[in-house]
Amino acid sequence: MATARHVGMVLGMVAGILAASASALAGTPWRFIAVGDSRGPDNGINAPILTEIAGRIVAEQPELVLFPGDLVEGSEDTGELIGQLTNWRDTMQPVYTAGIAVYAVRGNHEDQGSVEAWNTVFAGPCAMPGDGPPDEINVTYSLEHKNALIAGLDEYSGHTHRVNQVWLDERLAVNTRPHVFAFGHEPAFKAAHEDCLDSYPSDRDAFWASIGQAGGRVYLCGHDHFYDHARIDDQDGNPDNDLHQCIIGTAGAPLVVFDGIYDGSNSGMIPRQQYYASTYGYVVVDIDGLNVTLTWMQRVDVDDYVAMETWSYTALPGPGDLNADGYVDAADLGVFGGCMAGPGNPPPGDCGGADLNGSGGVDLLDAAMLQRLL
Ligand SMILES: [Ca+2]
Ligand SMILES: [Ca+2]
Ligand SMILES: [Ca+2]
Repeated sequence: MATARHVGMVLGMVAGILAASASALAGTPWRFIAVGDSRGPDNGINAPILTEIAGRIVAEQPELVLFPGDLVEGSEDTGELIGQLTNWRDTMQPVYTAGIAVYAVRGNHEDQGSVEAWNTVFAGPCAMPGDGPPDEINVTYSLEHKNALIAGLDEYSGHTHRVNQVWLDERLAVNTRPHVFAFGHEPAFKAAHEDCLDSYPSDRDAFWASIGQAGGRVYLCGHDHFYDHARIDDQDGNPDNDLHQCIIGTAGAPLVVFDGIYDGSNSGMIPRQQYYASTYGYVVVDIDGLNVTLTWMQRVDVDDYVAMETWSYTALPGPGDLNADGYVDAADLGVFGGCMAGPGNPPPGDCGGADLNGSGGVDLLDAAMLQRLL
């Protein structure tokens, strides 16, 4: 019968064998870009600006793009809306061709028309992930990319100004990734547009809390045609646990001005503006282990974009990330091997995280859970 010491030794050997191949991949920093609201007069889009931004996206070499709605002007005529969305997709073709995944959600302008138009254009290789609620397939969805969970949220589909919270809660409950990024069209806290998620404050509060409890620190949205980054102060005295709202409605829709006064229903929270610009641009999100850096790239001239705001945060390690480097891999298996004290024995000093099932000991049941997280 194998003793805990023997199992620990075996795990250590396995970790050593895996380390050479896994470590090179596991810690690789990666990047995505977020930008929305490209509607305009050129068959539904602002062709010059969206063309510029598509080129910039390719140059920035992200692994994926999040586009929170109002891709096009919209139309109640399904054929016309298909034409506009096809024009958007064609303008973004350099991004697709570069192998960069494009994830979009609907805005109120797409919601003017039929979801059939959306599903016609975003099909096949351009389809969104198909894991959404049964009646929101292709418009609400999630994906796991490296050490992040990303949730794209339709804020229409019979629940205008709200997300499908039941589905989101179920999805977040089974998440093991340390990073959570949620994106949808409408701001959660009102900036310029009166219509946003604060039309239903208690639903908005539940949404906001669910992101925070899952380890998310930022909600990416559009709707207002400017860049506005706000820290949503929950007034507990600790700014480092506040979620941030990034409005990035800056892909070509007509620019508007915001007075910086967040006078919506804020449920006792205080949006504190970090940076604002009524210009076009996009946000680059860099993930390196548990560290996230967001950079606002502001358009200062024709095809000339400059980093004007950079901010960072550090996420909490997810389950099984015993060395807190943002990944669950062979290195964690090695740490685990040294923590196996067996059933009923308290784990050694820094081994609390190895007790994955919270039983008070570190044993084979925890090893099985760790294996599933690898
Ligand atoms: Ca706080
Ligand atoms: Ca780790
Ligand atoms: Ca245990």
